[in-house]
Amino acid sequence: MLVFIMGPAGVGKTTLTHKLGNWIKRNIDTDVGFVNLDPAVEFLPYNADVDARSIIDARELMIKEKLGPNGALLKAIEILEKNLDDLVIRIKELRRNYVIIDTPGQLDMFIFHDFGEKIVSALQEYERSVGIFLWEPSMLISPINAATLFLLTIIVRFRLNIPVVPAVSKIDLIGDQYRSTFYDSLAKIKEKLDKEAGAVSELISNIYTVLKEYSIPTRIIGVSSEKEIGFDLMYGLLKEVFCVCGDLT
Ligand SMILES: Nc1nc2c(ncn2[C@@H]2O[C@H](COP(=O)(O)OP(=O)(O)O)[C@@H](O)[C@H]2O)c(=O)[nH]1
Ligand SMILES: [Mg+2]
Repeated sequence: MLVFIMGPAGVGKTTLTHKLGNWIKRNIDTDVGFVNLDPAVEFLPYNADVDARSIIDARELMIKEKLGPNGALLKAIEILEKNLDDLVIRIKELRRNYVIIDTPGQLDMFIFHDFGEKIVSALQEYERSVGIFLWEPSMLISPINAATLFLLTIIVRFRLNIPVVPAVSKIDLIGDQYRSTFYDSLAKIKEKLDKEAGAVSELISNIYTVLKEYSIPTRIIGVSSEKEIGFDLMYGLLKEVFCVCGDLT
């Protein structure tokens, strides 16, 4: 199984790649590969079996071509796209039961650039692929934000054409009192929005039907890479995505 870890910059993708990969190795007793697709990352906590920086390093581009960080990243992604076949072959040759794939810091570079779509499409032809879409805990404290997370998860799924499950990172940073106020399922969000006045609430409440129809019926899992919380739930969910077990809530 290929597991793409996605989400905005700083959300904890690289840390989760490392910790979840090691957790699977230890607890499931299976072989795990690590792939880094971020050409701009400076430090990796895991040993990347395939590393995009061996094709192009965005930091070197900044110096060589006198580019700013965004320009260098964009150029690096374009170079990776040109070397897609090479990258895909290297990942295929890993032949591990699980391969955890860390994606570029900037979410848009992966989701809205052709590179993301092309590499996912090439890889999923040969191996079951799933995405984990990570979000900061603050997103789930408001029902509108939580609905936005579900919407974005659907957009990512349609862009990449693989199942994508939403998850919240860094839950060790928030107290239990906040955790219980999380909107972790669509039904709970809908219930709350129906009681709230305002154009945005009404809009999101109306598109609930779409959300319900197209979302994988899952609840949002909270994880902490720091404290290794929620990894068993996340692993279970990854497995269930591919079985016909019905509702995952
Ligand atoms: N408290 C806490 N911090 C975390 C956790 N996961 C990542 N971080 C921190 O968040 C920052 C960004 O993490 P990183 O994995 O580089 O994010 P990325 O840009 O999404 O790859 C780092 O300082 C990490 O130490 C977590 O589970 N708990
Ligand atoms: Mg990273």
